[in-house]
Amino acid sequence: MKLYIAKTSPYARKVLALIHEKGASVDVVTLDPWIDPADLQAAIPSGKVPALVTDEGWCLGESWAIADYLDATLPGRRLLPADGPARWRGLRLSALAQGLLDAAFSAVIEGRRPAGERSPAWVARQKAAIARTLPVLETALDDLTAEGFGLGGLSVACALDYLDFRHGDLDWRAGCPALATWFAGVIDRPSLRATDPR
Ligand SMILES: N[C@@H](CCC(=O)N[C@@H](CS)C(=O)NCC(=O)O)C(=O)O
Repeated sequence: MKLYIAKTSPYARKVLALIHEKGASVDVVTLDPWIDPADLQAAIPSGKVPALVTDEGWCLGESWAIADYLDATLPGRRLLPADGPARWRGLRLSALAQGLLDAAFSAVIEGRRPAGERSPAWVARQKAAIARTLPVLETALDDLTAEGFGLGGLSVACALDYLDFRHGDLDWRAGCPALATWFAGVIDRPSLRATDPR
């Protein structure tokens, strides 16, 4: 099994933190997807990380799908139950976190375009999505706590830490005191410290 990652990819971080939480290990290849590495593009047509080549030789993309696959196939505690209401709660949190991360990441990438190609309207649209998602997470504290730091909580923590890393001016804690307290209680977990991109 081979996992392609980039050092600062928040999507790859989710997968790495999940592997760490399970106490498992996977062969990792670190590269920069933005310089079009031939081996990555041969493995996965999107050319994005994370990407997993399984022992059977097929390739899986998308952080949430890779996390689900590794959770089910690696030894260690399950972070997303195989079925039932707890799975749907975990998936809901994971999807909320993915939406938050997509918006935050897209705004960052837009800011890296050449000056004349940047769209302030696009960045504003992503920031509006962030602003809509945070209060929803603030009201999801019961689910986050009940989950016991499963894939949902792990994904939310990685997305919030990405806000701190790349959107430090956002002050997301101001409107989300309960979420901020929850985050402060999980961010020092070894899995998150070991995968901190800074
Ligand atoms: N939806 C994907 C997003 C993955 C993604 O956008 N990865 C970025 C790095 S953080 C990438 O590889 N970008 C290269 C490109 O877009 O060409 C996931 O959840 O894994």
